[in-house]
Amino acid sequence: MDIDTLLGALGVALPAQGAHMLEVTSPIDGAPLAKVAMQTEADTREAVAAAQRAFEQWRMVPAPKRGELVRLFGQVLRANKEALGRLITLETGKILQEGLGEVQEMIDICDFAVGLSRQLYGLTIASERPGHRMMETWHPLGVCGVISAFNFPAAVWAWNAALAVVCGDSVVWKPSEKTPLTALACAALFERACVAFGAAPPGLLRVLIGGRDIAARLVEDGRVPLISATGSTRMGREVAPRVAARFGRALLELGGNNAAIVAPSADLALALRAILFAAVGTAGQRCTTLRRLFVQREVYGELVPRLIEAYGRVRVGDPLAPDTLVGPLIDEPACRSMQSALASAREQGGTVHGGERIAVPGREGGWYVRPALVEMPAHGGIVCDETFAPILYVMRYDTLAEAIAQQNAVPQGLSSSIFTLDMREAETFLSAAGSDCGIANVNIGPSGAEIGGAFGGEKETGGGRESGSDAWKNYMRPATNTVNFSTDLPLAQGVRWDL
Ligand code: UN1
Repeated sequence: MDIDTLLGALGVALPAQGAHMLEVTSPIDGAPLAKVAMQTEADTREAVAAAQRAFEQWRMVPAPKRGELVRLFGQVLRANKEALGRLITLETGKILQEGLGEVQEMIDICDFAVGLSRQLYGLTIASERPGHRMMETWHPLGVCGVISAFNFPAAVWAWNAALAVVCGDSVVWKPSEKTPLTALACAALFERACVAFGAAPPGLLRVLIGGRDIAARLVEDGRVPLISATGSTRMGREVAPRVAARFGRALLELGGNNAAIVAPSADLALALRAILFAAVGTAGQRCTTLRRLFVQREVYGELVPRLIEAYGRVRVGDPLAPDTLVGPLIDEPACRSMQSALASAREQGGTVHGGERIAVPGREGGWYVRPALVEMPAHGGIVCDETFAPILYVMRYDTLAEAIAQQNAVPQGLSSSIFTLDMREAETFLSAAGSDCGIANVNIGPSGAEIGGAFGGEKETGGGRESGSDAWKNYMRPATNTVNFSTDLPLAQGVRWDL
């Protein structure tokens, strides 16, 4: 299916020309895919105004009814999974399996949000005063600004949008400039669900295609109580203070520098498979990608040569080809930053296996690389930086305490894993004195989380929690209510104040 047919099937209508057009190319071969119109700062203000009007209506629609819209959106996604998954592959270069997986992740969060639409539970609270009742009620928050990255161009928006919509909010979405087509397709599919629903206010979802100027206007807009931003720590450092300066809420999913520990008792065959998927899957361009591996000295000699051998066999190539496991990097700068990280690793005494650019016949315009495994003499230096590419730094350790300390000794705190069959080690890793990350796993890799759990991490990862668990509370405001059903007026804390 060519791109025009695909976009047509997804309901995306692109203007033939406009004042400011953005050319979208595919990382698969560098070829142009389409041109999309870019929005202006004035468009941003208008979109927020429309979203605010939509919010004022939407907040009064009962939550289970709002869930109905999200249920319909999930149905539309199911019917268009193949097409949207393919578009994601064309625009990001992730393999088709992962493009489809991303759409499944959207469907999953819709299902989760539908259930949640009947479970936006508040509290009843015992009052200290006779004839009084206290409660906590969760109300819709307002316009949610969503800023998303190229690597999960649809799912991360869906985590936010599905929850925001059942919570009674409207959404203004600024996707990555590298993946505007996926965003426009998501918006068109959402619009289909709105039509089927019948009574969704216009402006419930607005998409803004543009650059940092647009994002900056959204971030600074006092009518947007929540900014949910996914991207680099550098981006988060710009967003967070601006949102804080106007007392908005920021929900941040920033960098990760995720580690795994392989203990002596580990099931090495299982660990090998898990490590490979986590380190090279999505060409190392997940925020949860495995980037650091700590292998206990006793099993290093058995595991690491097998890993190096497996790295050599990973099929890199066209992400649409059914047997490909690793597609291209997103663009040339990504390839350059990978090469410069590898050069630094060599300078720091690392032994690099793989990492070179690969020529894929017929796909010369794409930036394909052999994933790199780098044996490092010690933890530190370049290993502590997140390079958004398939580089796995491997180090030896002696004691679990040392491995945990090193895994925690980076600025980021997103995801982590331990491979062990020793219950004491596993529980230590999961304990308060163990991994300092938002996600800590046992005998699976750090990437590929399900939507049911809260997703996010600590330190420079930004502290936000999205998706499952009680992440919905980010999209609502709690109100504490005290009701006096007595004829008296007792004051709290027993204060006497009589006229
Ligand atoms: C991201 O890379 O921004 O856990 C999100 C995972 C996916 C989401 C990744 N479910 O790897």
